[in-house]
Amino acid sequence: MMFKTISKEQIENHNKKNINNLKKDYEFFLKKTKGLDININNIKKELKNFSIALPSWGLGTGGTRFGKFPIVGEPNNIFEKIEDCAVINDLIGITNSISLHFPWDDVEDFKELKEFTKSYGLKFDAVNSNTFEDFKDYKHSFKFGSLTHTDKSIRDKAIELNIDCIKKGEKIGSKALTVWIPDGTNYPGQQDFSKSLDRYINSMKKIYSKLPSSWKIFIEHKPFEPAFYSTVINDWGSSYYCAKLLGKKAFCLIDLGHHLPNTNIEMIVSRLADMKKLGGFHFNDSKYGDDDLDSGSINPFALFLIFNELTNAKKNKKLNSISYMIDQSHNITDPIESLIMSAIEIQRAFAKSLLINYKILEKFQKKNDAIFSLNHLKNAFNIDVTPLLQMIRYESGNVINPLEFYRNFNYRKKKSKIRKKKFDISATIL
Ligand code: PSV
Ligand code: MN
Repeated sequence: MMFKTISKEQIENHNKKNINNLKKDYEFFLKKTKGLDININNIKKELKNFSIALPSWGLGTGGTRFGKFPIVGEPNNIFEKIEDCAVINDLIGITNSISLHFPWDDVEDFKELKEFTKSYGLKFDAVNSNTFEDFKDYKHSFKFGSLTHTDKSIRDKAIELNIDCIKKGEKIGSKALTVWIPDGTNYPGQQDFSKSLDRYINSMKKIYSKLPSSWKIFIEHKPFEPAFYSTVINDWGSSYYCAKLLGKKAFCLIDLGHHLPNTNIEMIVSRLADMKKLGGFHFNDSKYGDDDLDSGSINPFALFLIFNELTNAKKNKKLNSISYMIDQSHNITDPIESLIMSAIEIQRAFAKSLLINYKILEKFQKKNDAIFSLNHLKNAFNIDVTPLLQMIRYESGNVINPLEFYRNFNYRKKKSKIRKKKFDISATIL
């Protein structure tokens, strides 16, 4: 672990103040879980190996089409965003990688970026391509689509941008490309559904052919927005179909917000795991649609049910290695606080799923005992794993109470003295 912004001593001082309480809470947690027939050391090991990538685009304050409210000390570029990621990881220890988005995160010198990131003990996860905006130097517009556009020269531009992402990713040690396209329509009849899917597959084949052998490509589906009548890769079925056609390096990525309300996402997880095509996640939460709310803030039980499927699939040896990433927009909070809380909520859901005894659950399922099956899941879900997560942080040299530490650390205030101000008015500090 490398501590650059927060010193080891500061962490130790915080932990000294909190360890006695934690020991009591942890004892209680052990007592509560005694009868569960679980191996706590194995669970700790699994949790210590678990990591979630931070989205570079989630580090600045987000906004909606109605506006944006900046905070002081916000990062202005990818280097400053990486400093912020390091603060998060120093505190919680489960977010040692960053997912970049191009061309948003373009730099002149990728070697410098890689070294800089490494010096903070961080690395890069999947890179993401942006074909949902036009940039100044573009001669072609993505207004009516990118990889599926009717005009070949525009498709070629989108293909080129994705291949460019792979090249940049290679320079920084990334091993995957996530492709999400905004392509779709706003009017019935605007596009031939079948032909646009064909165009997508042909474009993706060209990108796939440039994928290094150790790389994966993730297909991210989304049923609406910015296209509101239809999208080309609208659901997991289309995503699976394309991943299957492309080949063994292609997988499906589930962004939790990319489903119609009340979709049973955990079931999609199970299906894709069975089909060996589950590649990764973009975690967030939502109430209505793709709201990009903080992970676990709306429906922690649904998040737990997703991890229940993952843990069960892993036990049954049906799971490939999965890329866990966060993709959410922090419009009214300090993104660092949101990301700390979100990563812990994801880890919490995972930890609770590790408390499920699948042999017992199976017995209830075989007897068609609906209530005791649910009760078994609920028992795991209702156990407070906070002391377990705190103990893991403590043992790994991270912080027992990260949000409290961060508030007292006055990071934004410190940074506001060094970082260029983006706005003069209405910039707040929490
Ligand atoms: C699209 O809504 C998305 O979920 C994709 O992952 C994009 O890369 C990201 O959000 C951009 O904000
Ligand atoms: Mn996403």
